[in-house]
Amino acid sequence: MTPSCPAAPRVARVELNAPPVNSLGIALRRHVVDSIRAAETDPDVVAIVLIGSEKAFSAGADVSEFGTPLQFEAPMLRDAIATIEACQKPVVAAISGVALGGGLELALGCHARVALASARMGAPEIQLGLIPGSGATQKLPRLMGAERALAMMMSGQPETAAQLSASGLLDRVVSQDLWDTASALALELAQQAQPLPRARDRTVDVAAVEAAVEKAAARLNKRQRAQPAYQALLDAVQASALLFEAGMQRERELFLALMTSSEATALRYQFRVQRESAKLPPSLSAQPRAFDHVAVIGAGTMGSGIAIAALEAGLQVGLLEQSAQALERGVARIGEHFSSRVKAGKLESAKAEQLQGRLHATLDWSALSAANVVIEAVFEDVAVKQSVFRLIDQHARAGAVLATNTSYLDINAIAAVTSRPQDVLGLHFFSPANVMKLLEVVQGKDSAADAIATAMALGRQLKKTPILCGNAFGFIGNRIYNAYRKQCEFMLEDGAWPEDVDQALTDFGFAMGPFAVADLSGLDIAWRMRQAHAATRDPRERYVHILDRLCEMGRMGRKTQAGYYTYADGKPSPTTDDVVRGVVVRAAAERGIERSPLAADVIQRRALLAMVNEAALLFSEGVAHRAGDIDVVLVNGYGFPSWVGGPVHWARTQPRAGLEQDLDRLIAANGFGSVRATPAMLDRLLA
Ligand code: T1G
Repeated sequence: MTPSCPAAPRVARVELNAPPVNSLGIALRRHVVDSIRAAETDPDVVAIVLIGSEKAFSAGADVSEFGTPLQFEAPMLRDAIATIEACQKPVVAAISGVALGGGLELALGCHARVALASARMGAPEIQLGLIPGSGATQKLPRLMGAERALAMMMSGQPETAAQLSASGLLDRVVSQDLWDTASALALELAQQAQPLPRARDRTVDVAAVEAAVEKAAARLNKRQRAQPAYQALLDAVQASALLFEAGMQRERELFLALMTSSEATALRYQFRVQRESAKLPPSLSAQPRAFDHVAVIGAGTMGSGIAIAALEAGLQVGLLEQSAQALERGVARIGEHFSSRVKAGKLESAKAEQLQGRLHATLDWSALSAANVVIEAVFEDVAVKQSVFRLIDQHARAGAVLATNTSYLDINAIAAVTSRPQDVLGLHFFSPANVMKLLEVVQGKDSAADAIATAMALGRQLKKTPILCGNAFGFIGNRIYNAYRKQCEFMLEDGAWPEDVDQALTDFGFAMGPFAVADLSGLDIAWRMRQAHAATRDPRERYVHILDRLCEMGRMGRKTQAGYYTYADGKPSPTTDDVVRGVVVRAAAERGIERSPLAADVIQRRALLAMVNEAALLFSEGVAHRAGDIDVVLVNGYGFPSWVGGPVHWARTQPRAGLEQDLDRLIAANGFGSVRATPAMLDRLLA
């Protein structure tokens, strides 16, 4: 007999390879199960490493399978995880990029987890109106403790492996050599006595589970209570105190009940339309122009917010002002932002310095020539903006994209004063510009396709949701918001108090009611705009004078401690005072209206119908390219509840005949000048 040389123990490499993000559709689930089984029966293999791509270990369940039979086609994710857990050879997850939702659960099924420090892990299911459905609600409390586990699943936000290194979730966190570390650990486990370690076998601290669930239940806010997934998550984590299989069963039931809920359907729709909105229609497909340097003109609140967003996106930023004082104030505001981030532990001070090192504050117009994108953020007045654009035209380099940050103005009127209208477009940022996700990209009549593509690319780089809009008064968002706000004002004359309207709409899920919003942004802004339009307003139109009267009394909102509400220490009074009520009652009397109280559901429906009507009108005019874009705007910029999907999605859930009837009634009551969207327009919007 010739002595046989034993083969070196081999670690099988099972790759997840379903670009772009290894979502766990049926094909990838089959691949995992088949590869694990093959490795388990391969006599040369002693251990297995499951590894993804640089971008993603796995982004979780394939959302595009939801609602189709494929989602439930075997092997389901649970089966794949059970295959790993039953495997006689150790399976180690090697995590780079993201491990989200079902991707995290796949890793939790492995016997150990190794991650690159930069990898991001989390349970985003709650943002889809769901809870984790393949074991995370049971295993995370066992690994991390219930409190930390709940925090992760309630927020839905990913955390980096570096942040999670001491949480109990990960066995090793490395800055490089992911494969080597994972395969070494797999070999180590193969040499240890069985049974292999598994998250499911860990004991659970029952008292800690109960305490964490109780604490989290007490902290649920109004928006969370409105969405059934939050309570379901608490129930599932509560069930982790049971035997493992019983807890898994409970998780399953809760998950399946949520899957068909209206909230999850709406949130899935938002997931889809948000991603669609990033894509330009074929008529505008063009390569973006290269950009690395943005010049912002105007260092006020808006301009500095835009500058912060651009600095945080790693761009060079020029900041231009007319006076040294205004420039200094802007620079100070930007500095304060970064130092507060550092103080809060959200940014390292070296990084903050590096980012701010790219800020070039100047009073010199010739500095504009360094920028590939110029964003004007001066006073909202067309003549002022035109004079700024004449100067931009003189100083900006050829081919630079020239953007005006405006909420209402006509882009064409601004482009017309330049020698290069093809480079001009609108960028409507929302305040605070470094926080708010929404960005309306406004296409003027001459805007070139590649200028638009550049603006969309810039929006994405700024981590915003850029939405392409046509050049019409108020674009998408403010046009709909105006119709909504106007309807809410009509309701005051008809019989509601401001707090009734605000309460009904926050109960519906809006982040704030329209009158609280008006107080916050300052009534004088709306007042000025109304004065500017007074000359062209038809006297037969229904026009509510309440806001004007309040402004005449010096009640400008929060900044004067009084508007619709009064304010003490920044907190609004729970109800409006007699002064406001007197103004409301007089306004109704002048119009000959006998006020009578409005029920919350009536208020909600009137507000929603006003939005839907305006959405159908603007969609028919081509102001929005897709109906879904309207919902992305309202949810991301105006506090519309994401779990209702948006006004268009809402309208699709309503019986059509009732919708038409109520619209007839609404528009009739609005009176002269109010335009009703035709049934054909609604057909197109709701298709
Ligand atoms: N399923 C299907 N497609 C997905 C996907 C997913 N989970 N995630 C991303 N995509 C597509 C996306 O539509 C886009 O496609 C492309 O990938 C790039 O995405 C059982 C119930 C991973 C951080 O919620 O957070 O697991 O438009 O443009 O900015 O408990 O996508 O190119 O055709 O967003 O680099 C939980 C959601 C599912 C993850 C990448 N998972 N995704 O961001 O690119 S529920 C999520 C993300 C679940 C289990 C359950 C991000 C990303 P296209 P992108 P990105």
